[in-house]
Amino acid sequence: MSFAAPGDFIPLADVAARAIPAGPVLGAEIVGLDLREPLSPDAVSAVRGALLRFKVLFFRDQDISHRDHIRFGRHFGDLEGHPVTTHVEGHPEILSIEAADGLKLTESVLPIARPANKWHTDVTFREAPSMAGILRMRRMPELGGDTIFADTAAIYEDLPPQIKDKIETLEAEHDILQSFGYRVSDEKRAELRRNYPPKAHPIVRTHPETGERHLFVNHVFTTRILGLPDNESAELLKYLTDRVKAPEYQVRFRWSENTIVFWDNRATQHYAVLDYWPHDRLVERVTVKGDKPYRAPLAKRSTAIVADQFVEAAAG
Ligand SMILES: O=C(O)CCC(=O)C(=O)O
Ligand SMILES: [Fe+2]
Repeated sequence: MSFAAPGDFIPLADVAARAIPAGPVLGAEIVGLDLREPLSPDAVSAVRGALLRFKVLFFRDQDISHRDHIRFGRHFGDLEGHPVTTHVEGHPEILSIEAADGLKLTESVLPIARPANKWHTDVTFREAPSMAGILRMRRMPELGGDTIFADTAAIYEDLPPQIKDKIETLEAEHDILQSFGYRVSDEKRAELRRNYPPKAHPIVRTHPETGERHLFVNHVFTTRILGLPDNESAELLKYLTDRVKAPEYQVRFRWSENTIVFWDNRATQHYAVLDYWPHDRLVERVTVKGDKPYRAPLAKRSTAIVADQFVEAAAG
């Protein structure tokens, strides 16, 4: 969906806030909200609507406390922690994600690089992967350390018809060990295996709120396509997971300290660019629980984009 002209400044319904689109495909900066305060029900609806429409939202200059961060997340659902990533002391709901331990991203370290530094949707190894991530920049390098987001509905939309037909009813397996398995002890790996057996999800995922269809496989967690011979599964999976690399589906966000980024984890993939080694970077994430992915048959698909009811027509 293309919705933006340069300089568009879109009022959000019922609140004194605006969305400034960050690119033609996805992303918008939201201005006019102070996240140190609880949001009114109208503001929560407006932000949710903007999230559905733009898929990733940027809020600059939000010098909020840990409590504010948690409260903002809870406006949109229950929160969850993470089985591997460390959290902020005293706040199990806030993940603490540090620069890559002095790691320079070269071909040889690629397999053990943090999942954040590859294209992924968060925690798709879960039965119900998170609905959203809310990331706050704490400490950043002077240059670099951008995060790139991609629109997985746009990726699905552009697939050739014969590929769409092929994947329509297929499921793929997602496994925590494919990425996090490299970074933990044998004991922890065995524990993760017990607690997080591989999960099958539809390759075509219907968004539960917008009805849009998304390509729902990623490099980090998806291991194989079920029901296909190994070589065919590997070839198709590589083709599908590589689509996210096309810049046409992306928006690249340049951070500033105390910026909050809120993404719809059902509708996007992201990639934290590791170009600032040996400098330091620290982000903190609050994660909103999601629901089990499903694919609605095409005939029953709602084409209504509910987000539109929250966002007034572009000014001018
Ligand atoms: O550090 C970033 O910009 C993104 C990290 C990440 O992948 C996440 O928080 O889910
Ligand atoms: Fe992530």
